[in-house]
Amino acid sequence: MLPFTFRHLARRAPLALSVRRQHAATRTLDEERAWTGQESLSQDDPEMWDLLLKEKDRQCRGLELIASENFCSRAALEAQGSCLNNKYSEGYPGKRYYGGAEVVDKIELLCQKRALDAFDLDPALWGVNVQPYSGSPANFAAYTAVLNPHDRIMGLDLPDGGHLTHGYMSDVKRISATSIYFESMPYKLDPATGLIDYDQLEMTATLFRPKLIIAGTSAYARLIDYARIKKLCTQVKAYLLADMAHISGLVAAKAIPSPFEHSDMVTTTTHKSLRGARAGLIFFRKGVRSVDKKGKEIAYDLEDRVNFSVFPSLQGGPHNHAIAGVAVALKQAQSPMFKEYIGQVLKNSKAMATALISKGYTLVSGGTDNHLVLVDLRPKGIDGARAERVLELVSITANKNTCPGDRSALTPGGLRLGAPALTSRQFKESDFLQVVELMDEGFKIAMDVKKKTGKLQEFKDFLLEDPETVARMAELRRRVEAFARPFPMPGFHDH
Ligand code: DSN
Repeated sequence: MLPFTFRHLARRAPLALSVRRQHAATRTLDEERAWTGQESLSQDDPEMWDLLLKEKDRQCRGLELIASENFCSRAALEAQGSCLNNKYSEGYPGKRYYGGAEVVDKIELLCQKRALDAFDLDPALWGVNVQPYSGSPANFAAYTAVLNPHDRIMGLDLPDGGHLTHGYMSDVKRISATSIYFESMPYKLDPATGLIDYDQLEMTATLFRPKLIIAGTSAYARLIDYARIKKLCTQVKAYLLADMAHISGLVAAKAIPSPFEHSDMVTTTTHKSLRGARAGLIFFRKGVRSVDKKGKEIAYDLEDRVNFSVFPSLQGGPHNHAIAGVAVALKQAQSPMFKEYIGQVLKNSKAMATALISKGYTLVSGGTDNHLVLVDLRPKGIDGARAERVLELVSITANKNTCPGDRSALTPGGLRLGAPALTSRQFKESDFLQVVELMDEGFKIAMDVKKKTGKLQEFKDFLLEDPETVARMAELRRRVEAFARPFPMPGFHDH
């Protein structure tokens, strides 16, 4: 005999069919498709479709130099834009608060395995939570896992290349929740070298005695000395959290030193140099943390703390579609092709740095060891905001950034330029030389207009109103777009 539910359904099925036939008779085919949710985006919402096509076109005809951006693969985007969007699964694999999670359990476990494999981590010594929605929530969850309100943290200051979530507060206001809920003390760059001032960090940490030190950057072109920060953490009994969001692709490809050897926790986004769907990850150590004076081993307790912090403390249902997109990218990140890609990112970044220096530009720290360069435009008499705006109008996208000593975040002296996105479009070193030529022309427009204008708004208005400048920019933009468009673009061909 059929179970009750099956009998119940079997009895109702003919009725459901006849209801559908009845409705279909009164609806057009398009209405019927829309009603059943099977209409394509272009048919269902032409206004949104048009905007999507415009954004795709912008990405294809422009030169994307924002250091944190990349072009995700079609495969990862397909996973992200899938039926996985529909599933709630609060909890963790095997321990969910919703039924129907047998497939998403497998997806989450696969993503965890690939995350550990991509960074060569032994599952006996490391675990990973793949549920954070992105980098900022991942960081806050990692902090919440090990800190109580008002515990002390130290991170690289935002104006010196740190990230907002590393504890940023201004002179007058606590800005990031990290500084609202925890007591934050920044460390800085040495303004003379543009490198992290480790001596100052050690001196301040010895006095401040933080419970957590963050080793991570958002606009820093050099490598981090994790061993030195770990030594300090051991001395002051602090956790070391490495935020490798910008460089996780470089770490996965083993192109730069890994933070894992020295860290207690490692956080990352998945869509920057790692080139995946947008999300965040928290890696945490397992096994022995320390041995006490009597020789007794003290185990890490981070697994439960991190998992509890992500859910239920801070997040609800995991974004299963994002987790699947990340898993696809983590498989790609283990391929020889990805290693080759990252090798090219580093060559392109160096080529860009060398070309800028040869044109007389100043780079913070004098060069690069990673995927980005930070140009200090102050010696050229302009700032990052003016340069960013001119470049934007000629289809080159970059972002203004503070340099050591800058006071204003709105008109900072620097411009941050990254190689990952254009390298995904198969740009080589010679192409980056061309990119620098085009950028240099943009900077010269900014310098000329700066001499004729006052405040930033006047500068911006002049760019749009002065006929000679408008024509000069239109001509440069035409050349930028003619150069950029033929390069291949990952993802879907039309959107
Ligand atoms: N917004 C990212 C960046 O540009 O570095 C970090 O979250």
